[in-house]
Amino acid sequence: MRLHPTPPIPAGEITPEAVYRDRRRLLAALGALPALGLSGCGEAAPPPSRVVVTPEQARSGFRTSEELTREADATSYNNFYEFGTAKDDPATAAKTLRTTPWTVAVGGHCAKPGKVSLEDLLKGLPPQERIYRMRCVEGWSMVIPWLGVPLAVVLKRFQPTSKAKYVAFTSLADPRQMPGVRVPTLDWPYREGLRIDEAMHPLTLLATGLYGKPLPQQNGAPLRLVVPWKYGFKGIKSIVAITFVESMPKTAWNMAQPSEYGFYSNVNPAVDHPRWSQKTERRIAGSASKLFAERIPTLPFNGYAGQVASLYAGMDLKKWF
Ligand SMILES: Nc1nc2c(c(=O)[nH]1)N[C@H]1C(S)=C(S)[C@@H](COP(=O)(O)O)O[C@H]1N2
Ligand SMILES: [Mo]
Repeated sequence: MRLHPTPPIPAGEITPEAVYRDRRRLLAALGALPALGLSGCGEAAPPPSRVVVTPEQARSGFRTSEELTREADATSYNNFYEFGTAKDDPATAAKTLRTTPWTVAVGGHCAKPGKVSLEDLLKGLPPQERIYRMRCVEGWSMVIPWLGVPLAVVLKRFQPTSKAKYVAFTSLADPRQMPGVRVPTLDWPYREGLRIDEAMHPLTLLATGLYGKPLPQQNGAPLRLVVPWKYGFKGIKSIVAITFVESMPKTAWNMAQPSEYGFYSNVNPAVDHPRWSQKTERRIAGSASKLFAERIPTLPFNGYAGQVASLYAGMDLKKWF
């Protein structure tokens, strides 16, 4: 199994990697390892809830009056492993990523599959601004003004069929442009997925910009997913394929560490990451930047429970983490 690089969590918050690895080895020797395999993959999930989210409910999540993260922080403190694993790697290494022309292949269980240019994909859809709280699984959070279009509006153009139970997303993986892809930190290409009702939820955004400008490469230009009630790694960057599928798709972090990263990845302070607590977060906003930010409590569904909790009615969120 591939071990992912130790995330830059302040010392004292996490079990040191070596200790963790030893514990895994010990558990494996004792034959207890399968018990850690809490992965949501490979098992059928309960059916999506039929509870309807009203437009008013959804709209209440479109803005927040919380202090914004500075643009300079949002565009220089990034996770984009295709360009390296350090937070400041993408801002420099991704500058050369070519984002025009850009094509997205949309296929799978839909009546109108096709390979379309980014312009055609978004034709007639003016970008909307959404100010969302973003929570990274590593324990930091930001408040970002995104520009984008609801994913649902784009997906409906391809007429998904009743077999489309999930949507799978794939990032570009071009070793000529992305130095990180030459290193097996993850099983490339980066992959993500959503259940169809999550994909169709009005909060789910296909982002094309931030702070009123086009997306910089390091933030996932020209097209990335934003799902504000889930951990940041669900927000797959530089998307080249969207596929309607019948069973739960593979996702990059779940493949790398199934005991640590489940398919759902809903922000949940009641479910600790195996190596650290998820009860609080460092809010990087205003003048509080990076490691020196204030620690605040993490809210269920990242504060979007009013909009999305009904999607998971009846599901054990400790099992489906
Ligand atoms: N293709 C790809 N998408 C990705 C990642 C990545 O490494 N590769 N990192 C994820 C993680 S862990 C986070 S927290 C967010 C960070 O997005 P930001 O840099 O715009 O804040 O992107 C997500 N999307
Ligand atoms: Mo993240």
